[in-house]
Amino acid sequence: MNDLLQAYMADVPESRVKDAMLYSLLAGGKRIRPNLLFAAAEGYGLEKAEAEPFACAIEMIHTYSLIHDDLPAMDNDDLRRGRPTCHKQFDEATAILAGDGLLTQAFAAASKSTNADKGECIAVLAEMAGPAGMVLGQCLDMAEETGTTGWEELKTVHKYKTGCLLSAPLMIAALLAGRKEDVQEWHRIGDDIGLAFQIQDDILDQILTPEEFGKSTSDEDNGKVTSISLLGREKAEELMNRLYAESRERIHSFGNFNSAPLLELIDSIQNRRN
Ligand code: GRG
Repeated sequence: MNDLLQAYMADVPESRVKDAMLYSLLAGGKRIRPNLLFAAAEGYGLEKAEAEPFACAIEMIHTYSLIHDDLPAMDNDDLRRGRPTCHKQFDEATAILAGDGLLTQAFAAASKSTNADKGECIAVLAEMAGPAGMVLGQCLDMAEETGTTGWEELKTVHKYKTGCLLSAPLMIAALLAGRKEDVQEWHRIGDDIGLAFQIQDDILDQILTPEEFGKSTSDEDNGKVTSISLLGREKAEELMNRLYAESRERIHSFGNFNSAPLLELIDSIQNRRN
């Protein structure tokens, strides 16, 4: 994935902001979102190359969101993907620009697609990442931090903040394959995987050290409301397992779709330790 991402960064002129973009983009990460796109595209019988512009675009958007989320004005974290966060390694202004650069470069990458329906794919990407999607989730999350939050409100935060960027690759795979009728079901599946993923993050935050997790683990210390503080560990874990199981069943029931690569990926996500 690093070679591919570098290829989609090749036309960016050398600068401190490019160094910061590459620092965060190539730091690793689980590459879950591009892998969701590759697995769903394979399920539809598409060539991997058809999915590449959007796989890179989604990973760039995800990386920008992590850089901005770690800034002092947001979560103020020091560790990400096992390394100092972008603003710690560079400086705050450069980290803001690196996020801005990755967000815009993502759309440059997506525009390289030759698929007939790339316009609709780009619209989905903008909706899922922007102020009707992930950015809205971040905004709701910041507002919740100042007030009391219940489980329904927290689920809404996760739907937008986490679910949207996990739905986007699945929805885009359907569009690339000319299967518009599948898009809304993929959106719902992405939301459920997002909620399960977030509950899993809450559990890992509690049981792993920052070094093992590769990022700051701070929910409890920061007094953050989480699925565990609201539901209790046992119920949260039960819900996570149910959401993953139901998502598997729904993926399995798509017609004319080879679910095996995606189901394998979901198993590896459910078994992750970081
Ligand atoms: C700043 C607009 C804006 C949005 C920030 C991504 C995000 C939204 C916040 C980061 C904090 C957080 C808990 C987000 C929920 C999504 C999530 C668990 C992100 C981490 O994704 P992973 O585990 O990260 O896939 P890697 O590093 O493996 O790619």
